[in-house]
Amino acid sequence: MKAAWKAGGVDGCKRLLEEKADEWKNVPLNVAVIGNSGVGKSSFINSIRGLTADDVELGAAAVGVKETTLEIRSYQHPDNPMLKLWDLPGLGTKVFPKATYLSKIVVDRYDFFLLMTADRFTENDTWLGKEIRRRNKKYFFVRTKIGVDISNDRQAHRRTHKEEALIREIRRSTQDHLRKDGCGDVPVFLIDNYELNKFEFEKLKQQMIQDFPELKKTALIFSLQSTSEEMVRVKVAELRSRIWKCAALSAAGAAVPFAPGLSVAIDLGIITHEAIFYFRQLGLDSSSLKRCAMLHSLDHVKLQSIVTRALGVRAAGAITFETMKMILQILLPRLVPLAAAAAVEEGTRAFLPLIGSLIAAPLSFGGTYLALKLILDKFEKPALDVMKFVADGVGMTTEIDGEKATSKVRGSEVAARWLD
Ligand SMILES: Nc1nc2c(ncn2[C@@H]2O[C@H](COP(=O)(O)OP(=O)(O)OP(=O)(O)O)[C@@H](O)[C@H]2O)c(=O)[nH]1
Ligand SMILES: [Mg+2]
Repeated sequence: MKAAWKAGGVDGCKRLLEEKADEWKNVPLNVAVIGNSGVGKSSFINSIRGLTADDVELGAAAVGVKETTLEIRSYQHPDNPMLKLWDLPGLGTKVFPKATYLSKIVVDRYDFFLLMTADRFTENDTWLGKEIRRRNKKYFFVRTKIGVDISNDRQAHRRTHKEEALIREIRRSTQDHLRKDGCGDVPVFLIDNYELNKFEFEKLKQQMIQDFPELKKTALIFSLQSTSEEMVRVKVAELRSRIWKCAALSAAGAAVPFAPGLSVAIDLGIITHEAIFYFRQLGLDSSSLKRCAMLHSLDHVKLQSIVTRALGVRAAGAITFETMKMILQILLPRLVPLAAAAAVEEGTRAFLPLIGSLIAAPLSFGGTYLALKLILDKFEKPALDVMKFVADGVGMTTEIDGEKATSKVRGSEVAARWLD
């Protein structure tokens, strides 16, 4: 994104985003098979590929009674090569303790999870479920080794053993646990990796194929959201790096008092020109918002109100030098005392000397620098809010100032158009 911005500015970034939207047609869905060590993650991947652990020459995953998978590897789902199953090391071993597990497996790179357990529900299972949900990702809960449970129960209760009743009981207790953890709606599959025609192995295999388009859409939406937000951040970083240059220019220019009560001078001419540039670059001006609304079938008035609310000033209509000057004359006196107060309260060392020296020495350079920094900070928030709203409009709802905002078009429709 940074390279696209450097090479082609806004248009470069737009082209990259469009390419990314197309790329999704060829991007696989990354499914992580995750869970405690020894629950049968590698066995499941072999079984789904129609292999046994002995089919080493065909690339079967290693299976064993001790901690086995130490390297992360991916395998294709046999019915859909775009569905990539990642065999992960087990959680909670010496090499993969809980504290470093998620970072070691780079958890954020997966789109969907099969959370596997065997025997009893453990603390680790609950923790993993919460971590996945916290990332707004979906998962299926898979209980393996059901055949073992049945044979154990048959031996323990020789006279009263009933297979169906036992399966019902396992399902009920699993769902109870999930409900208690606040995830009652997670689909549960009871399987045995060595008895594929019994229990729900086949159902799980098919369900993944059936849900594939929906899961991929969700993954697409999240990717779109982060890419667009990333675009704003890259732009802000790039604009930030111009501030020193503009401030240096202003040192020679005509200075006016910064804000009432502060003996700091700024060059309002330079600042206004630069603020218009920030405003347009971050897509906050009316025509950018209209274009964005049209592109995503959203209500442009809603986008405008997001900007107005975040700025605390109405900035609709064409942005001329005069209108921006008026906006800045309202904004700056509000921003400077806030920044000064925050610096004093938090004892922000980096900021204090700057504020201090500005108050002490009414130099146009320092005043312009600070003003541009505050303006850019102030413009960044609405730009990010708009991007979030757009991404949410493509699939979710978002809260803006406590108000639930919904878009006209459901995300699945837009994503489906891309995925067609
Ligand atoms: N009976 C039965 N045994 C299973 C099942 N799944 C796995 N096993 C056995 O459980 C043991 C562990 O299986 P793996 O597939 O290596 O487990 P894993 O989760 O990949 O383990 P790590 O790689 O160490 O995390 C092996 O002895 C498998 O044969 C199952 O569904 N039924
Ligand atoms: Mg394994």
